[in-house]
Amino acid sequence: MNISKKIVVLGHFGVGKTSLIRRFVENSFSNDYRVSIGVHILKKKVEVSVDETVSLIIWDLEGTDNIAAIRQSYLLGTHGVIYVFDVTRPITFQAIEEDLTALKSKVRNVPMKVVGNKLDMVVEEEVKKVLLENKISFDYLTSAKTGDKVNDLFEQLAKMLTLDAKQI
Ligand SMILES: Nc1nc2c(ncn2[C@@H]2O[C@H](COP(=O)(O)OP(=O)(O)OP(=O)(O)O)[C@@H](O)[C@H]2O)c(=O)[nH]1
Ligand SMILES: [Mg+2]
Repeated sequence: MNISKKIVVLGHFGVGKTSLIRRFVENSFSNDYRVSIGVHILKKKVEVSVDETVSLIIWDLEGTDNIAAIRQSYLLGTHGVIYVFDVTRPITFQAIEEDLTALKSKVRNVPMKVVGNKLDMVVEEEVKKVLLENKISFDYLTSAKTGDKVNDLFEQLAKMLTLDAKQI
């Protein structure tokens, strides 16, 4: 069985959305920052079991400080969402609860992964402490630079999406 699933990757400016996708799709990374404008769509096949693959259609959205204002057309028909923040810049996760609430009202009932990126720039234990103190829950801490947890993130989401497909 080969199915296609749309995933939208979003979050504030410069948190590493494009870099995470590039790491996953091309296994590459660049220190250069090129601001994304609009949306860029990439595709990657993921093997979820021996005889099963999922084609992930990954929508790389431009950054925004106003999650509530994201165009509905970008979110339409999405099967999964990856919300990225930057562990080195508290401004990108201070209002995470409001952001996720706004997001959940725009895309209902789809799996969502919350990801703190740029883990290579910090001490993991210290960041975990700060996040815990601020009651911020996350699914993964990643580094697009080193590749830490990047495949796990996308592959786990892909698996969740195939399970969803079977239950329908
Ligand atoms: N050290 C480090 N730098 C990173 C990481 N991920 C991204 N960067 C850097 O952060 C900057 C922004 O990365 P992008 O991937 O363009 O961020 P983005 O979220 O797509 O940015 P917008 O599309 O403009 O919102 C670039 O200079 C990247 O090289 C990471 O995991 N570690
Ligand atoms: Mg980008």
